[in-house]
Amino acid sequence: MSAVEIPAGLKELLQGYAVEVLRRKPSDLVEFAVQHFTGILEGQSNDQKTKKLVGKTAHKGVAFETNESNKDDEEDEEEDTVKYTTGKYSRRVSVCAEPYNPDDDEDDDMEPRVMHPKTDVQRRRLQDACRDILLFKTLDQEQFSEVLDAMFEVLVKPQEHIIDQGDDGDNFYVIEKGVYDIFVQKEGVSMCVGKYDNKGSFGELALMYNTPRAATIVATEEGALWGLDRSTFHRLIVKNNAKKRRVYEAFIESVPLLKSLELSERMKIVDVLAARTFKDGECLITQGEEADCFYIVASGEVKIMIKSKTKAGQQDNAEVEVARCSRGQYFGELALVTNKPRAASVYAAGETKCLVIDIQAFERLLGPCMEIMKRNISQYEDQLVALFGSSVDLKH
Ligand code: 1OR
Ligand code: 1OR
Repeated sequence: MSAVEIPAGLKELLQGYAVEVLRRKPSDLVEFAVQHFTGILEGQSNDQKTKKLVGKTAHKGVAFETNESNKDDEEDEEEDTVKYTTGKYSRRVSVCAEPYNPDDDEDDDMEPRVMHPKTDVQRRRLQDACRDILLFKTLDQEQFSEVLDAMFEVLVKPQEHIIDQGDDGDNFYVIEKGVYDIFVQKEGVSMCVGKYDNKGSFGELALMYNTPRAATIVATEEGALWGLDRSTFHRLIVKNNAKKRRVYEAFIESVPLLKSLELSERMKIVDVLAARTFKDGECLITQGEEADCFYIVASGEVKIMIKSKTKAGQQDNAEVEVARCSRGQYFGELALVTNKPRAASVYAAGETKCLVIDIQAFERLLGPCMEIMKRNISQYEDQLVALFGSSVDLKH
């Protein structure tokens, strides 16, 4: 007969329970056992969480202060209040107690959930600001509401640096209000390469790829942002990206425009794109409007319509269909390349799914495809001349 090995700690655990039973004389031994062992489990989990937060603090330069006054409270609440201060912004955060698995330190799912309480008005403003954020489009409702819970308001002053190139990434930001210049340093010279005008988001790259900040972002006027901490971003957005890659990898490989890119560059496009579905007749782009994104048709078809001038030069309001784009084809590049308003309107012809990329990602990632796009733009110019008889230069 082989000896049965007694797991370490079992004796003490049972002895502790027995002593408590003798001391408190409960009427229901099973129910008392549940309470007793749950108490021990919670005690362990809180200890681990505190260790973990302090560990992260040292790692990322974020100083956490646990609220010691609650420590001995028998009626331990669902939430432990934790205050933390980052280098730039000080906030109060409440962190929900969640099971912690000490064997799985790297697993973001075990991170405590970050909650920043908001008024109804703040939450509505936040929801408006986040409505068109492409990175949030792949989240389901529960994940999206977790993101909203975790976001915190940041009010900024003119000339304030929100992000400095080369720093470690702490937060992702969604713009509620304000104009923000983008500076990139090349060979020691800082150049303004673009701006965000009262919409959009930034700060995702350092968090997605664990790289230093790739640009400096400076507020040009008073503004308001919503920040999302690195760990919530990682848990909800970065993890979704793995799924997105599986879903879109094969399709993106098949898009003719993107053939000249490296595989890793195509995957970066997948990381930042959002899929959007449009109903028959729905307008995706309106001629004359300012442009902020680029589209690739994933399924279905779109109609390109132009409101043109007549040969005599007066405005003719009737729209003429000039082209169609189907699976694998792109549109919406012209205004981004020329920095002009949209040259045509675009409507879904039947239910259509498009992959959408914002202007900054377009400029950052599609540079190598620029020659192909410019060549195709020259073809639009030829068509325009054939249709309307005037000489045009869409590129300038
Ligand atoms: P981040 O975490 O690296 C800086 O912090 C942020 O600036 C970055 O994430 C992007 O969200 C944003 N190149 C790199 N980052 C950019 C760029 C950009 N534009 C915005 N960001 N380029 C300009 C494209 C208009 C390419 C410059 C060569
Ligand atoms: P955008 O950003 O100007 C409308 O938004 C998009 O329609 C445009 O980019 C192109 O991607 C797409 N002329 C202008 N825009 C066109 C055309 C076009 N075709 C597709 N788009 N022509 C048709 C050429 C076959 C010339 C019109 C006479």
